[in-house]
Amino acid sequence: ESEPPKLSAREITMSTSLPLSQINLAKVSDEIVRPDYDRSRVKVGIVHVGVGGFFRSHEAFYTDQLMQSVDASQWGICGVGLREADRKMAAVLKKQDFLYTLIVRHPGGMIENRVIGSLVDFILGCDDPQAVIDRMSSPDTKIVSMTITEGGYNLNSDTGEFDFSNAEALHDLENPSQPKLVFGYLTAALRKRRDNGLPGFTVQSCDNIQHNGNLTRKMVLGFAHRQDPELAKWIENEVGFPNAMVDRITPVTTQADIKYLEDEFGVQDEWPVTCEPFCQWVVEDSFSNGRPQWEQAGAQFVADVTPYETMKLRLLNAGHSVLGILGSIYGHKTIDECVSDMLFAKYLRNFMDLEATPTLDAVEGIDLAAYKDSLIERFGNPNIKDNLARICLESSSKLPVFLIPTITANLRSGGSIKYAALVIATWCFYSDQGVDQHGKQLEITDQLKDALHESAKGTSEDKRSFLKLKSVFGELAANERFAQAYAEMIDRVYANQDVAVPMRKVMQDTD
Ligand code: CS2
Repeated sequence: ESEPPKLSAREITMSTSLPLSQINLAKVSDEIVRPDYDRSRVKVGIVHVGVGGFFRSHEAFYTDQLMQSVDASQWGICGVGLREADRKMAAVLKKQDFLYTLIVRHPGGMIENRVIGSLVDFILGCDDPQAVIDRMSSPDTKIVSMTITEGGYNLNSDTGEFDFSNAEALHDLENPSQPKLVFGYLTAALRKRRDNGLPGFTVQSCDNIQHNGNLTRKMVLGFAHRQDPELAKWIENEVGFPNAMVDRITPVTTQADIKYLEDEFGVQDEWPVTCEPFCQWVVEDSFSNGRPQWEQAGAQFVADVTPYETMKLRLLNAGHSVLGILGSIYGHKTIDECVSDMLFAKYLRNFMDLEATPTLDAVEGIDLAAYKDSLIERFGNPNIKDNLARICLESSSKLPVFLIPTITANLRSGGSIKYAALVIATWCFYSDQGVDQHGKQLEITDQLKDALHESAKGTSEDKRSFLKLKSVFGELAANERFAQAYAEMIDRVYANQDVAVPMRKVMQDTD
C-alpha cells in the first residue's frame, strides 16, 4: 500500500494562496520574516507624507527593525497621501492592514523577504484634509516626516524662496483648513498644536536635497510667514528640522515582484517593494520632540551631515543621472545594464574621480575610493532592475541638486567640467528630440517638460539656448568657460549618430 506523497511546505502554502493581512500573517511561510512585536499595541508617533517605494524600503524598514528589537510601540507610522495619485496605495495598504513585503535582492541572487509592520494607518488627504491635520496635531505625534521628491519643495530656484506663484500655494493661503500642499498641512497642524498648548513636532525631510532640513525649514517658514507671522515665529522656536542623508536604491515595483511572492510563497501582496541590501541613514540629532532610537536599527546620528550628503548626492545620485541621460540616448534600459557596458562604467568612474571627488571634503571614517567601488558594485546588482526612466524622472529638479553644484565648484577651482558638460548637452538632445539614437520614443516625465523642450529646440539657432533656462541652470550660461565647453559638446552630440563617440572623445582627451 502506498501513501499519497506528502505535500512539501511550499505546496501547502501554494494551495492556500493568502492575501497579506494581519490575521493571515501567522500562516505566511517561515521563510519570510514577519513582525514579532504586537502590532495592536503600536501607536502612531510619526506621520509620514509621501508613501512610495523609498519610504517603505527605508524609514519604515528602520522603524520595523527597531520594533523587532526593542519596545518602540509609541513610534508607529501613519502614512499620508495628499493627492488623487495616492488613492491606489491607500486602498492596497488598507486592505492589507498596512502590511507589505520588502523583497531585498542581493547581487549574488540571495533574496530576503520581510513583512514590514511599522506602518499602522493611512489617510488620504484629498478625501479628508481635516483627518490629516488632526492626526498631525495629536499629542502622540512627535514627528512628521516626508518624501515628497526633490521637486516637491516649491522652491523658486531663481529667488531661493517659497514660490507663491504656484496656484496650489495660493489656494492654501486662502483655505487654511483645506490645504493641498504639504506646507499648508504642516502650518495648519502646527497652528492647532500651538492653540492647544502642545509642543511642535519635528519636521523630517527624507529627500535627496542638500541640507534637506534647512530647505524644509525655509519653505515652511516662508509659507507660514505669509499666512501668519506670529505663527511663523512660534514655528521658528518650536520646530526642529534635522538634515539627513538617506540612501537605499529602490526601483519601481513590477508585476514580476508581485508574481514572485505569489509563486514562491503563495502570498498575495498587491504592492510589495524591492530594494538592494545596502541601506544608510545619517541624521542630525536636532529633533524637537523626541525620536525613536533609530541608531539601534543602524541609523547614524551625527552633528553635521554636510559631508555625507554632499558625497552621496555628487557621487551616487549624480552618477545615476550621468548613466540615466547618456544611457537613455544610447538605448540602455537599466542602471545595471549601463555599468556592465565597459564604456559606461569607465565614463562613470572617470566622472566620479575627475570631476565629483575633487569637490568633496573628506568624510571622517569614510574611504572615498572604497565608497566609489561600492557604488559601482551596487549599480551593477543584476537583480535590481532600476529603470533609466525612473532615474530620468523630473531631471529638472534633480540635476540642480545632483550635478550642477559639481560643475559650479569646478568652475570656481579650475577643475574639469567636460564629463558633466557632455551630460548636459545630451540632456538637451534628449529634451529636444524626445527619442533615443535608434529613433525610439523616450518616456519623459518632468514638471518642466515643455519648457525644456522649447529651450532645447532653440539649439539649432543658438547652441547655448538650452542653458538659458535659468530655473534649472541658474547663472551657468553666463560662465564663458562652461558655455564654450557645452557648445562644443552640443556640436559633438548633434553631429554623431552615436553618443558613444563623444563619450569616447571626452575620455581620450583626458588620457
Ligand atoms: C536616484 C535616487 O532619483 C534618482 O535619480 O538617484 O532615487 C537613488 O536611487 C536613491 O537616492 C538611492 O538612495
